[in-house]
Amino acid sequence: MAGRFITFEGVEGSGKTTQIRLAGEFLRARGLAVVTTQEPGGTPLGERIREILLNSGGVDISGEAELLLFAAARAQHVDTVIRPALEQGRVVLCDRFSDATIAYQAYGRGLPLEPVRGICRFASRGLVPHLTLLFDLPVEAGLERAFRRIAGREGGLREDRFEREHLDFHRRIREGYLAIARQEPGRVRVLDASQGIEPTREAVQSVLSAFLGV
Ligand code: Z5A
Repeated sequence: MAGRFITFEGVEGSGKTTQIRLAGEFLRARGLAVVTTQEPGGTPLGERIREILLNSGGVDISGEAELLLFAAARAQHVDTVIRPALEQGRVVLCDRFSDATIAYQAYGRGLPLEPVRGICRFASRGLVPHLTLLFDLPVEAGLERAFRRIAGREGGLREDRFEREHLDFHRRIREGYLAIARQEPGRVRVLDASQGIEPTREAVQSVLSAFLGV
C-alpha cells in the first residue's frame, strides 16, 4: 500500500480535531494528496451509526453493543474510504481509529482487552496506522475545553453520551492511551496537548515533516 495512514488520538477536548484540520492544510500546501476523515463517521453508514452512538435518544446501549457499533462503522470506513485512498497513494489523516476502541471500550468501559483487540483487527482487516499522534493532557483540562465549546453552541448545553461520563471514566481512557504509547513507542508519538493551539501546531508539523519527508 503506497499511501500513509496517520491517526490523531486523545481524550475529550485534547484538540486533535483542531490539529487535524491544521495538519491537512499544512500537508496540502506542500503538495501532498490528503484525505481527512473521522471515526465514528467518514461514510454515510458511519454517520448514521455516529448519531446513534453519540445521541441514543435515551435508549440504553450495552458496552458490547457499543463496541460492535464502533466496529461496524470502522469496517465500512476502512473498506470504502481508507484503503482505497491508501491504494491511490494518499496521506489519510483520521480523527480516532482502533486505539480509541482499546482506550474507551476496554480501558474506559472495562470490556476484556483481548476480545476488543480481536474485534478491532477484524473490523479494520488488520490495518494499523503508520503513525499515531497522541494528544495528551489531564482530563480535567480537556473536559473544561469541551464544555466551554458546548456552552458556546447555539441552543446552550447539549453534551453527548461520552461527555456525560464521570471523571474516572475519562482518567481510565487517558491511562489506556498512555499504555498503548508505552507498548508501541515506534508508532505512537505522545504530544503535550496542554499547551496552546499554536505551539501544538508547531509540534505536529515537526513530527509530520520528519515522518513524511516534507
Ligand atoms: N469513541 C469510542 O468510544 N470508541 C471508538 O472506537 C471511537 C470513538 C472511534 C466521538 O466523539 C466519541 O466516540 C468520543 C470517543 C468515542 N467521545 N468522547 N469523549 P466526537 O468525535 O464528537 O468527539 P471527540 O473525538 O472526543 O473530539 P472533540 O470533542 O471534538 O474534541 P477534540 O477533537 O479533542 O478537540 P477540538 O474539537 O479540537 O477542541 C475542543 C475545544 O477546545 C474547541 O473549542 C477548540 O477550539 C479548543 N481547543 C483546541 N485546542 C486547544 C488548545 N491547544 N488550547 C486551548 N483550547 C483548545
